[in-house]
Amino acid sequence: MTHCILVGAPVDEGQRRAGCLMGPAAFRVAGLARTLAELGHTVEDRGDVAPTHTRDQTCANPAVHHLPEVIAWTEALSAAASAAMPDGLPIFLGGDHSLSLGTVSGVAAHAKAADRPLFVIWLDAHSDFHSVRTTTSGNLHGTPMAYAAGRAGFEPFPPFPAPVPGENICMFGIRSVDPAEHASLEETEITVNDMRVLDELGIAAPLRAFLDRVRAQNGLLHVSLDVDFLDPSIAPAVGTTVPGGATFREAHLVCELLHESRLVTSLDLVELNPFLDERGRTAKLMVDLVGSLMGRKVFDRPTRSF
Ligand code: NNH
Ligand code: MN
Ligand code: MN
Ligand code: MN
Repeated sequence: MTHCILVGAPVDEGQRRAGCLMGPAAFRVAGLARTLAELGHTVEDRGDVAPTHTRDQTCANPAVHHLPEVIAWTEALSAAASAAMPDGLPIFLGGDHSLSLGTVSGVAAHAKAADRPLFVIWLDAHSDFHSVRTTTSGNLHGTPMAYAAGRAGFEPFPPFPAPVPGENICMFGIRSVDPAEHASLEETEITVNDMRVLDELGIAAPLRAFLDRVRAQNGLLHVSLDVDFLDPSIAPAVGTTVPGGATFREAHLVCELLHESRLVTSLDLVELNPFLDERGRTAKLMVDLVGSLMGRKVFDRPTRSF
């Protein structure tokens, strides 16, 4: 039994397709709390975070938009995340992926205080490894992984509390990486399991290898699930669809393995744009995936003792 803490993060300013701000409501309507309760967990909904103030902030990159708003979200969500961590397993309901600038900050601050290493699993079509300087779209949802890894180029933002070492970061589902992100990633030890790796090896072996490392170091594990990790044919409600994503079963298998590992300590659900959904099917799929991540299965079978 886990105490699950729902934290709404209706962030829309990290990209240009309005609608992600409806995400938290859609997750609630799709039955997230009920799903968790049916699995035997306790659920506390802390409502939606709201940033209190924005300060004038500028940067040298003219493409960047909504910088003051995204910084204000980062500060508010970082505080909400570090406050939730000692109380249970926070599930952050996005909101576009720029919310992870804040959630991973707060989780990293908590990990530092607890003197435990933080690990991050990034389930996404994109590597989100731009800095404020390198982004050409100017959409700050393309930056949070680089911020958490302590990369340069985030001067307007608060300094990241305890940068996550590259060896502690593992990406899955990657199939769209911009040239500047590619160059920057090559300087790191981050494991980039792009779709080619999943095609050849499947998702279980690389995931288990990473989870073994988290366990060996008694780490905290933050999982960031971007809707576009999934193939657009099963998850249409996202502004940045990229063909060739994870299948229904690959996605559930990831979540089932994450559950069996018992290692996950915080979770982001990001980029759901309910305005683009088809009768709530993407929201419901995301809720079902959380169900798998939190213990729903057809049969108990001794697959592999973690
Ligand atoms: N790399 C592109 C950019 O920075 C796309 C990022 N879009 C996402 N990331 N949806 O997950 O604009
Ligand atoms: Mn605006
Ligand atoms: Mn993303
Ligand atoms: Mn993405």
